[in-house]
Amino acid sequence: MNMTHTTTEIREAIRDKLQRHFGRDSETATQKQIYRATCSVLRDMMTEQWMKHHCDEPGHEEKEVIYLSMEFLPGTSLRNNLFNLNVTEIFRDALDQLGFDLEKLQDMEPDAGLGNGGLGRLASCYLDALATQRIFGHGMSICYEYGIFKQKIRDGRQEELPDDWLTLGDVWLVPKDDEFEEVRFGGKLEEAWTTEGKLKVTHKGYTTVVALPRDMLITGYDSPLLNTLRLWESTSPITIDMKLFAEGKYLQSMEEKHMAEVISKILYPEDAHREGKLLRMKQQYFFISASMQYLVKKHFRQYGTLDNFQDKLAIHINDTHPTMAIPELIRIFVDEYEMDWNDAWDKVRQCISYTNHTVMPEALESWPEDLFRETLPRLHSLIQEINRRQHIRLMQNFPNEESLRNEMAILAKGQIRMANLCVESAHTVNGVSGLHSQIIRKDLFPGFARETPGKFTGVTNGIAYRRWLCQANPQLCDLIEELIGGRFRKDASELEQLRKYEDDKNVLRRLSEIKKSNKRNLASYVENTMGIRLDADSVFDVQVKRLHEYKRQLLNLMHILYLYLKIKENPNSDLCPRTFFFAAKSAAGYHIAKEIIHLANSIAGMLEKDPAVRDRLKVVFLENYSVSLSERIMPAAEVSEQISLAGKEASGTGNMKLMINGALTVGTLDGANVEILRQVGNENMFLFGMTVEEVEALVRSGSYDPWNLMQSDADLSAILRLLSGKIDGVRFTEVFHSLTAGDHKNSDAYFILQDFASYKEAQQKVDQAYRDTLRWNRMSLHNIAGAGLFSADRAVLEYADRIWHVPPMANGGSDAHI
Ligand code: 26Q
Repeated sequence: MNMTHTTTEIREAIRDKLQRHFGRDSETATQKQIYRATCSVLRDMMTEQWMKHHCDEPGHEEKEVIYLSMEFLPGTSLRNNLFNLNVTEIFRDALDQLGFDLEKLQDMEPDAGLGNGGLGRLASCYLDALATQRIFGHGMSICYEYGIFKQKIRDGRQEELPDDWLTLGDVWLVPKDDEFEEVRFGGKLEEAWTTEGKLKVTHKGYTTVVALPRDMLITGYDSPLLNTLRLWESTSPITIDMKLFAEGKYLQSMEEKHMAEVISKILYPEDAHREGKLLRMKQQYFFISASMQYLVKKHFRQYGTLDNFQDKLAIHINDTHPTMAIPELIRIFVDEYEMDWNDAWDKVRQCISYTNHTVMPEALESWPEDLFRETLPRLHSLIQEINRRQHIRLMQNFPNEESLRNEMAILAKGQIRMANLCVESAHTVNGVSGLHSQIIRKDLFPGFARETPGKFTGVTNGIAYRRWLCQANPQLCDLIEELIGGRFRKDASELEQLRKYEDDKNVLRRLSEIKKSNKRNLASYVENTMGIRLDADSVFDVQVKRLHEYKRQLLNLMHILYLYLKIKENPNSDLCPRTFFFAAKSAAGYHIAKEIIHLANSIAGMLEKDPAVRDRLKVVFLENYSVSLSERIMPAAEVSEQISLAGKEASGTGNMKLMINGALTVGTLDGANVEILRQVGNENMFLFGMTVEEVEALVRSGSYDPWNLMQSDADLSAILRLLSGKIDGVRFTEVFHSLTAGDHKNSDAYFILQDFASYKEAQQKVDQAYRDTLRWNRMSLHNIAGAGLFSADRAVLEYADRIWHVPPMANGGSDAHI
């Protein structure tokens, strides 16, 4: 984008903000004040640019995408916005002249952590890509006052602390209080026939919650278009009223106020949980109802009709969490705009698309019908109607297949099954990797796939690679630019040109020097924050992701115990020194996951205390995994652990971030690892473990017996013996039993012991490959060259073309300057 601002202008604008907001000058201002003033100047520039496309209502007539998600994980924004708008150097110089350091300010920014992990980060990556591709696309979610908890490790255990990100993170939010919406909970329905013979439903006795928009502006790289992430904050319409107090109703009104305000208080920190909690239900309806009311109203204001609603909006549902958008739109159309059911239903189907992100049965959402009826009576009656019509159709299509019909039902066993509601109503159902898309068709929704096979599709996930490559790893980015020019910043497929340099020793040497320098940076972060000294010559092996049994952090830990035993047994055994990095948050109530975190820390302690081992084998558990921590880790990684049980990880996106930074994957044929394999070939990664088909066959046979397996394998026996005793003074009975409990058949649910031998072999190959520096760096470069496919730009263009049917901004917007 063309720059029309000068350093002097920016410097003076920052000065001006300091004076007006804080009554300070650059001599007396604190770091926080200068930080706020800087962001505020940038935000003003962004707002000005945003207004060119969004403010002059009735506005543009292009179709827009609305990306509904309970979670977004933007991380930090200052560096990203400066980068996208190409004003980093100008701001750096302006701050320099005022005596401040841009890097320091960037480090102060708290992460906006309004999500748990992959799904939330994907949503943010897609917003970045939408703006970059000049597609009108807005996110909508909740303005959680507290984001994902801050993780502290104390005595090896996870502790959760509140994340009050808004104290400094509010600089990016534009409050739009005049665009509030009212959301209704509870109450009763009254039905009456009108004189025209229509059934009119009236909702009475409800409680109102007010939704206030806080907009975060979203920049794209080298793009004139800014989009918005609209975050709704809940509040009560009740103001404290002394008259009510006198009437003795003060407490009652305070209670209602409290119930309203609690809705946007905190993000649920579970990322695979079915238990239907009332507060979560209220959160979902709160942000969905506010968003849908806003969209319909805005559309009607702009076009004076809803006839073309479905031509102007593509509404995307990020997993089932925003499914209530379906009945809520019908409610608005039918109850507020007096539309016929069939018209309303047709419109909704044409707007709504749905992406599934998980096949884990415990993560498939369902709500107890009673609770739902009581809290959202009108939505409940509309879902009953959708279910009734579905039932009629299923009786026609599958007259003799009762169990299939039951599987597909929306209402069953006193539950509302949100995934079935989604698949029934959406025009497209999407998986996040090739394998996952097949599993969705075959195992999750086979009945629907038989009825309407064309509804099912797949778009492999992508990442905002400019964040993880260009911003987080500037040295690598500079080298790439020197080799193939700067076009890869806009078009990641250009990275393929790096293949030309795979045999260029000079390039490979520089690649490894950059890696070394990034490793040193991470090592000094670890030394400064944890007081642990690392060897930057050891292999940096990384497993960073949510803690889940299916992701099998325990497999990695067991292999570390194996290496430990090997060194103890033979102090001369020839192993490349390795540092194993872990970072992972566990849901607060996920007991065994928390035990695994404790185990990782105890193993770290045990290795550290042993002089024969500590210089050869290290475990570092980095606390508080977050977007900004991952930006530190990815550039320094050499081995990427993607070791989930085949069939369980829908895609993974950390695998892509590590690959584009030159790490080599040790992985199963799961999720997007399959596509990684296709990009780089067998010889450039370390595959191991059962395939999905082998897992299925083993499950079907019912013959898996981990106890037997352990007894017949000397390595496994030794590891498990170690694990059954004390590690660094702590006994991990439950972890041990999860693998080999008395009832053999139910233990080791994720087949860790079954895949162990093959994992060990893959790790031996890693060790061998690392010794051949030239070969390793060639593989690394080959991986970087193949990582372009995993760009979020590519992913959103596929969505735009195949699912949302939206074109990029018509007039490339080249006239717009910032
Ligand atoms: C559900 C009900 C109640 C409370 C919480 C939840 C809940 C919240 C978050 C369920 C699931 C999630 C998040 C899931 C998630 O992050 N899935 C990941 O999505 C990535 C992006 O597609 C994939 O790459 C990962 O494979 C997938 O695990």
